[in-house]
Order: sequence, then structure tokens, then C-alpha cells
Amino acid sequence: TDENMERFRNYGLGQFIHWGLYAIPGNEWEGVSARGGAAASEWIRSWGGATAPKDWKNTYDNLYKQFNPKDFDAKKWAKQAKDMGARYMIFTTKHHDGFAMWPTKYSDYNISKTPYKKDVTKEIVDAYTAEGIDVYLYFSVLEWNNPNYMGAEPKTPEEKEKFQKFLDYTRNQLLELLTNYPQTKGLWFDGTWDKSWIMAYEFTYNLEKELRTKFPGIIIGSRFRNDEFGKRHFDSNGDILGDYEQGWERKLPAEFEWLDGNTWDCVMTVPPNGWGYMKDWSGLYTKTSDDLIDMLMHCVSMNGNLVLNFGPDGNGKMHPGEDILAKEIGEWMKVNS
Ligand code: JFZ
Repeated sequence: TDENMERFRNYGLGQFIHWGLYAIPGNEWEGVSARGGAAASEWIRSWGGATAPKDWKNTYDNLYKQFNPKDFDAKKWAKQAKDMGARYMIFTTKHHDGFAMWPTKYSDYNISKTPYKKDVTKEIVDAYTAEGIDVYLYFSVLEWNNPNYMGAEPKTPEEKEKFQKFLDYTRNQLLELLTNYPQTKGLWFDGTWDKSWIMAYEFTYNLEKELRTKFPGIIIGSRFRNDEFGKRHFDSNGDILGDYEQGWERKLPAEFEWLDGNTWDCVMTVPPNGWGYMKDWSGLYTKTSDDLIDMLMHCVSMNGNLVLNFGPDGNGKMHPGEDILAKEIGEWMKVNS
């Protein structure tokens, strides 16, 4: 609805939270820590070369047996986000590893099978909503460990059947999420760059309509539907896909004329790259609160939102560096926003 979109355009600052099984290794595998641009901690399962986890099916994929975040306190996170001045947040309900942070009926690979058992997504949605912070759900369509997932275009009848199962599963999970967590204001999609998803254009077109009918007012990011135009997420009429453009990732937009009249967000990491918990920030250029406030002003002056990422550890605690940034940004926001 126009009202919801108006609200979106006025958020300014948001908080992203990447939290999943990858928080446990924290960017280190058997003593090796990858550095630099490609070393995103949430990608550890598929790191290449010397830092690649050996035998990830028996190692990484079993991390859920250790997931027991004793320090997790959604109310504390929400209070911190509120004090920082965030008006919305995006939570990773399922990243590329396919592990669901809610007790989904459609896969066993989910939070209820961990020693922790509790539905962290519900706790997060409730706590942030109680603080008056709008909640958006991050959802990766791509899954590394799902035999029905296909990166390439499904060709044989068998492949087509499998992929159809995957599409049904995706639809079920999205309907389930929006049903379970009715306070959800919107969706932030990811992992839609593979050819198989691009080919599923009609499926996403129909599903987008279904979601809008069943959950009126839901705000859908542009990265849900993808097509051959790639990163810009336009459809063939040149119209932007979804309600807002999810186009800016770790860099600020400079394409002034193109942004005109559009609605967008820019998501930002503290380290150069890496969204999940990174134990060791040493030797990396991490952004300061001054850097981030400059970025926020840049985005807001162009009618966009800056969404600052936090990657809590396997126990549910924020990185100490993130605690400092949240506090410093909050102090600035109190005076200036
Ligand atoms: C994706 C994820 O792979 C990553 O782990 C993280 O969750 C991030 C928020 O999203 O990474 C991307 C996706 C798309 C682009 C760049 C990084 N892109 O379109 O430039």
C-alpha cells in the first residue's frame, strides 16, 4: 500500500542481522581464517582452496547439533537497535546453507532440531515489533544442500520434476513464514541469480501476486523476481521489479538519475565483506561510526535507507565492535535525526 511504502521511504536507518549456523565457526575453520573480499563468513561452507572445510556434509551440515545460543536475548538486540535509531530490521530466516531459523514444517533442517529448540525467529519478530521496529525477513531461495535445488536450467523430465518440488517447497515456506509471523512488514530476497530461478519467472510472478493477495500490504524486494537483465531487476517493460530496489550492496549508489523516484535500500557490512559473525576483525579495514553516519546521510539525502549489518556469534552475542558502533551511531542519531 502507499502508506506502507511511505513508511519504508522514511526509515532511514535499518539493521540487518545475519545469524545462522555459520555464526558458530565465525569465519575460521580448523584454525584457518580467510581474509579479504571473498571471505564472507556465511559462505564458509563453500569456501574454496585451502580454507575450504573438508567434508562439509559431515561437518558444516552437522553444526546444528551444537546450536545452543545461551546468551541469546531478542529483547536486548531490539533495545540496542532502538537505541541506535534503527526503524526497521531484516533477519536471515534462511541463508544459502538451507538451515531454517524457524520450525518449518517443510524441512527437518531447522531450529527445532537444535539443542536450543526454541523459535528464534518468533522471539526476534516479537521483540523488535514491541520496540516499534518494523521487521523484514531475509530469505535465500538458493540452497546448497537441497537435492531438488538446481543452479542451472532444469532440462530432463527428472530435473524438471525435482525443481518443481523445490518451487513448491519455496512457496510453502514463504506462506508459512508470513502466516507464522503476521507482524512481518516485508521480504528481502537473496540467491535468485541462478539460471534456474531466472527461468522460474512465471512461478515468481504468480507467487508474488499470491503473497500480495494473502498478505495485503506486504513489501516485496526487487530481488524476488529475477530475469535476464540481471542485477538491475527490471522487467522487460523497464519497470522495477518488486516494491523497492535491493540493488546496493556494500557500496553506495552513485546513479542519481536512475534512482529518481525509486525506492531502495543499501545494505552495508562493517568489515569489507562478510555478513555472518567474524571472530577476528584484525587486519581488516572495518568501518567507523563516522564512516557509517556519512553513508547514512548519503542514502537518506537520496531518499534511500542504509541497513547496517550485525553478525551475532554462536551464543547470540553481538561482536564487541558492533556494540561500540551501535552506541556511537545512537548517540549521533539522538542529536541529529
Ligand atoms: C548475498 C549473500 O550471498 C551474502 O551472503 C549476504 O547475505 C548478502 C546480503 O547477500 O550476496 C550478494 C548478493 C547479491 C549481490 C552481491 C552480494 N549483488 O547483486 O551485487
